[in-house]
Amino acid sequence: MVVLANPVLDQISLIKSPDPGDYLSSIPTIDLSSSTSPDDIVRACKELGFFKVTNHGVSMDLVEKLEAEVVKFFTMSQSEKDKSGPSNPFGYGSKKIGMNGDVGWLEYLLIATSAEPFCESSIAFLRDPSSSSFRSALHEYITLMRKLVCQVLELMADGLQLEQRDTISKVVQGSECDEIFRLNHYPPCPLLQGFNCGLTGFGEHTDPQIISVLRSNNTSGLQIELSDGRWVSVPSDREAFFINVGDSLQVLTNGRFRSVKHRVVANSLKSRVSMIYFGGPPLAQRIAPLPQLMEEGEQSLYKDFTWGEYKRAAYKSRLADYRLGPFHL
Ligand code: GA4
Repeated sequence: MVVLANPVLDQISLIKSPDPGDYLSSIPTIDLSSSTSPDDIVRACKELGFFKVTNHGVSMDLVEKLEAEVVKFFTMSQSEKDKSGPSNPFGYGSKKIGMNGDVGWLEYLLIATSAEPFCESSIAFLRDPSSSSFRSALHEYITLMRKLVCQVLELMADGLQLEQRDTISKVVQGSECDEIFRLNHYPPCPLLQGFNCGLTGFGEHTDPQIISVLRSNNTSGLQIELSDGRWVSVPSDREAFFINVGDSLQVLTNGRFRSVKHRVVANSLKSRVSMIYFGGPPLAQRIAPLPQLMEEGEQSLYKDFTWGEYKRAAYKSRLADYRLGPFHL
């Protein structure tokens, strides 16, 4: 067992570093500029619950502008950042994830982006007059994420041979939707240098929502669990967006799509910055298998529930819990 004599690290668990062969060499890649077959998206959602999109049309200038603003935020003094915390769940948080005792080697800013204008946010930093460039980059980025999510969910609908292309996308559109944006900063952890292990940045979990879109800088750290239970590292790609299937989409597809378990391991030398958009439905939205998808005689695998009910249960759970468990029939 590795013992690192540092009280700060005491509570955060270590993860054995993957062998070089455990890097996922071929992440399913969906090129949005070409006519990638919607079957490829469906295959990726069934096998992994994870893929990346390239040629997505989101300007790298905007992504970099927002990232620079985010880095500026995390570079502020601890007392300045603390004015926007503690995260409950929204706002600035450090090491504590959620409200049930999970911890990780990161700091973050969690924002409910459906609640615009940001200058009236409950998060002090967003209200601050000096944050106007952050707010405008955030607004632009979120607007593009909504479009991207819509495009990707329409391709999924095509691949599933749903007659109405908007069958899934309409569930995460409109001002009632429960949309979250997460900015994560994983500082380097030099104490780990020389050990064949990493420190948990963000512990293993699935995302409760429909879909998540992640963009990170060039520091790796994201790992996903394959269906055989093996964990593999995902090479970073700062120009692409990584898409996760969330629990709610697993239910809408009656288990055809897999809500992918993932985690982040902190790096000993480089800091990782990621920005994740979570597309969730309105609180009153019923989450149940799409009738158009069900084959003759097929039964729902899940009890009926609304997104609000699921979300409430999720926020009472620990990160690694199998949150869909209590909703199985
Ligand atoms: C995982 C996905 C999103 O990051 C998040 C997380 C949320 C939080 O950080 O407050 C949760 C986690 C996430 C699922 C279980 C609960 C709630 C932490 C936690 C222990 C913002 C979300 O919506 O669910």
